[in-house]
Parts: sequence; C-alpha cells; structure tokens
Amino acid sequence: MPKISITAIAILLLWIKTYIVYKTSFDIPIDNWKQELILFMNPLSFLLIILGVGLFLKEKKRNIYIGTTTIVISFVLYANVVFYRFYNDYITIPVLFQTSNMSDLGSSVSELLHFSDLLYFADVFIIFLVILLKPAFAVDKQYTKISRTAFFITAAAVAFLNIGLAESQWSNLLTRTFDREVLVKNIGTYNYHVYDLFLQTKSSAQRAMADGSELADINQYIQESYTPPNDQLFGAAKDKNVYLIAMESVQSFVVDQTINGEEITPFLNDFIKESYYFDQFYHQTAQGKSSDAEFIVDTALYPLGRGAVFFTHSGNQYDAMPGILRENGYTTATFHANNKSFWNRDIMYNSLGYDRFYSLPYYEVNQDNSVGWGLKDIEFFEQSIEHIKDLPSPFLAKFITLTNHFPFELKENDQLMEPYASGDSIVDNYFQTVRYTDEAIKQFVHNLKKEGLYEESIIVLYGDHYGISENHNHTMGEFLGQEVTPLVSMDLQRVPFVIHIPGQKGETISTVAGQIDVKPTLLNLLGIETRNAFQFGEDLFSENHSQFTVLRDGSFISEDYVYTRNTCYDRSTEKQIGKNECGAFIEQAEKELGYSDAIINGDLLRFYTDFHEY
Ligand code: GP9
Ligand code: MN
Repeated sequence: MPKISITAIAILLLWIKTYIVYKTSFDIPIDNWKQELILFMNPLSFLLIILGVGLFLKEKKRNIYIGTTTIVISFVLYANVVFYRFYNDYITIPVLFQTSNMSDLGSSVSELLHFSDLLYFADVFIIFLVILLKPAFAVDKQYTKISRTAFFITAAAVAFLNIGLAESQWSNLLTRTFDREVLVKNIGTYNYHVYDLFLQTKSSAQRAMADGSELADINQYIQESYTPPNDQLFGAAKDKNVYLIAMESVQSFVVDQTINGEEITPFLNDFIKESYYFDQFYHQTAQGKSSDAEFIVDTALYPLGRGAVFFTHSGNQYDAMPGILRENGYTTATFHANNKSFWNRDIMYNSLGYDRFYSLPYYEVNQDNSVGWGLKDIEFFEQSIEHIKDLPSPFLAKFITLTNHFPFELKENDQLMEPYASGDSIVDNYFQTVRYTDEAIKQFVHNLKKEGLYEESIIVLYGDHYGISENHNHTMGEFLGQEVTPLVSMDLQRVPFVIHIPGQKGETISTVAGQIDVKPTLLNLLGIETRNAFQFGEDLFSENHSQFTVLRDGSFISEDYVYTRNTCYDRSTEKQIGKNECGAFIEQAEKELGYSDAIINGDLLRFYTDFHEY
C-alpha cells in the first residue's frame, strides 16, 4: 500500500477544502476553463510553502507545526466566509483587527454563524486524528536536504505557473489592488492575505516617508477642477443650524416606490417635493461602510480601497467640515446610540473636529425601546431632541440612524405596512425597516417644528451605502422587473441626498453626484468659501459642475458613460461600447483615487498650513 506523508495529507486536505469553499461560499464569476484552472490551483503554492517549512523540523515538532498551521489557515478561511456572508467581500488585515466591531455585531453574528459551519473544520479533525492515531498509510520521516530542495523548487514552479496563467487573463494584475475579487480569484485567498500584509506595512512606511512635496501636484489638480459657487445660493443657509442625517442603508430605489399600493417612504416622498433632491447621487463607500460614508461627507476625500480610514488613519490631520464649521463659530456634535468605539468613532471624531459625541451612555436603552442593533430610530430621535436643546447655536448636529441595518429586524407593532412577500427574508424585512426609518425622520422633523427649532435649520439627509447586497440580485430583479445586470447594479448604488431649507420650493436635480460633493455644497450654502480646500468634490449647485462621479472600486458615472467591471457603457442606449471611449475618464478616476490615497497614506494635510495661508 502506498504511503503518504502527514505534510502531504494536510496540504491535500486544505487545498481541496479551499477549492470547495470557493465554489460553495463565495460568488466568484468564472468565464472560461482557464479561469477555473487558476481558481483550482491558486491555494496550492501558498500551502506548499507554508506547510513545507515543517520539513525542516523533527517529527514531533513538525506535527505540532502542521496541526497549528492547519487551524490558523482554516480559521482565516472561515473568517472570510462569515465576512463574505455580510459584506460580499474579502477581509483585509485592518478590518480583521477591528475586534471591537466584531464583538458589537451582536444579532448580525448569530444570523451569520450556522451550526453546519463546523464542516469548515472537517479537515482539522481529520489531520488531528492522523497525527494522534498514526494510521498505517501515513508516514513521517526525516527529510534529506535534496528532497527538501526538490520540494521547494516544485512549490516555486507552482507559484510561477499560477501567476503566469493569471497574468495571461488579467494584465497588470498586482496593480489592481482595489479589486479584491480579481486578486482572490487569481492568486488565491491565502496569497492575497500575504499581499494585504505587505500593503499594510507599506502604508505605515508611506507616512514616515512623506514630506509634503506631493501636495504641489495634487493642489494643481484640485485647483484646475475647482468650480465657483452658485451666486444665488452661496450663503443661502448662513448661520443656520445644520441637521445632517445619515440614513442607514437607505438606497434610492425605494423612493417613490410602492408595495401592494403602499408607499415605502411616504414621508421622504413628500419631503423631497419641498427640498432639493438629488436623484443621481451615488454612495462611494468601501469596506468602512457607515464610517466611510461619514468620512467622505466630512472630508470630501475618498475612503481607502481596503480597511476603514476611521481605523487605519484616525490619527491623521484633516481639513474636515466639522472643524471648518467650528472655526466659523459653530458647535459641532454627533448623535449615535451605539458604543462610542464602534468604527473607532470616538477617536476619529476628534480628528474631524467634533466637539461632542452623544453615544450610547447618553440614551436610555432597554428591551422595549430597542431592536436588532439597538435603540429604535423613533426613540433615538425623540431622546436626541433633549440633547439638541443643550447645543449653543449655530450648531452642526449629525445623526446616524440604526434600525434599517442588516438583518433588518423589527418588532411586529413597528411594521407600518403590509409585508413584501418575495420569500427572501432579507429583502422583505428591508422594506419594513426602511418604512420605519422614514416614519422616524417624519416624527423628528415634526418635533423640530414643535420645539421651534425648524425655522433656523437646514436639514440634510443622505443614504450611507447599499443595504441589499448582490447576494439578493435575484429578488431585486423580480422587484425591479428587470435583470440585475452590471449596469443595473451600478444604478442600485444610488442613495438619496436631500437638502431642505425651510421655505424653499422643491426641485429634483439630476446631475451626476456623489457623497464627495456634500462638503463643498453644504459649506457654500453656509456661506463658507472653499477655494483653497484640499477636497475632491464640487458644489452641486455650481453652474459648471462637472458630471463625473467615481466609485471607490474605480468604476464611474459621467454624463454620457458608465464604466464598471472593466466595461464601458453608453448611458443613453445602455449598450456596451469600446473601452477606449471611456479612456480619458478611466485615467482621471484613477488619478483622483490615487491623489486621495496619497493624502491619506502620507498624512499630507499635516503639511497643509505650510502650503496655504489660512
Ligand atoms: C454602527 C452603524 C452601522 O454604529 O453605524 O455601521 P455599518 O455596519 O453600516 O457600517
Ligand atoms: Mn451603515
């Protein structure tokens, strides 16, 4: 009977498991047999090298090494599976160390972990049995120098073959660092993590190396794309109190839509009739979700392609909206009934210039008034009103809602409309929680009026990011009455953006826009000049506002084109066209993201005062 070494058994088991997990737990699109082959072989080089290290050890130590390595690798893979269920994305190192977030996930985690998940560790059990019982087919011996050398030459050959094949499918593979899907698909989840670690080290080094000289190029780019504010609207809300409401997971597709004849967002539908409503407004968030949305809105910089800026660069210097308002005599406060450390907010808010953070301890939270992630939105706004009264005017008050958060739990008597019955519980529940959040904002605005706070206000609402991920494309296709193509997927990244100035007539504005435009737009309405600010957005009311919005993965929407997943579309015909039509914009999108990354990674704004007389 042929014998097989324990190292080889461990490698084989992990390899097969990884491939099975790829096929069952991740959604990796495969276009041809070559890509399938790459996917199949991509875990191997890493496993050969890592477990091959054990060949240098004596038997007992080697077995301990194999056992622990198998556990660690299995854990990393499983963590990716759980993460993917929620985020539809692969973990990056900064996110993995956000344990404060992980422990706060609460109800979401129980939704995401399944008992059958023990199967993901089947190979760990097998390898432990083999090590302990030493069955006859398993051998263990001392390896000679020659056999070790042969082993590592094979491992290297496998790695080169893998990369060679992958490069033939995707040119400049390793520069596409913002596209984790392509990376994992080609170099495999383990090598991807090694690569991610390398990026992390690089970003720490980047700050150390930066000296501010990069700012000159960036400044030139920003100055060239500057558009002056709209004369009529500059200062239209001067010295007003700003209520900025981040609507958790609210996407634009619910606006003006009905289910069984009932409006999903009755309040919003009316409210936008007496507000500026931007219906072509996109979220630009990445892994940092809510926190990325806050970051973009406050700084008009892009979030990072990996990790959450709120965690990775909370110590940076920023030229953020709260800080600017503070310099202009505003009190700046933020309201969110969750642990203050979630998304590292308590630290980051200081860097952004918030004076006060009304977090969990400022609220009375109990079984009755909470659901899912915590305090229900209606209660949240109700209790916040009391704190608002403590704020010296003028103030900026930011509110972050919570009830409309995955998995969209709601108590029965808070369900304000007949359920949608697609059978996909996430989508069905989503409509109910959106309906509830809509009600909460309605009551809040009503209470502002009742308390006499409304007249002196400007109320701004934005959706933070998508709530329904691509895992639900099938149900969404049925709801929309059209297949969710990549183009429709892009369209689903629209979130509501509403600016309400009391007394103003309503207007729906269909200019292409994104969260990055909020800061310049709002500051100009408040009569604050942004000519010299280091920011990428533009005032949406500006006469010659350029219609160009870049999403964090490098895709974009312009007046005539949509570019996504390496494909260029004509917006009016919705047809695919040659990539070179999009060419200049692709370059500009990359440039802009690159400049923004440079600012954050190099912490360049710490050199800002040298650059501009303030
Ligand atoms: C947590 C809340 C949700 O406090 O803002 O964050 P998300 O999971 O949407 O990024
Ligand atoms: Mn969110």
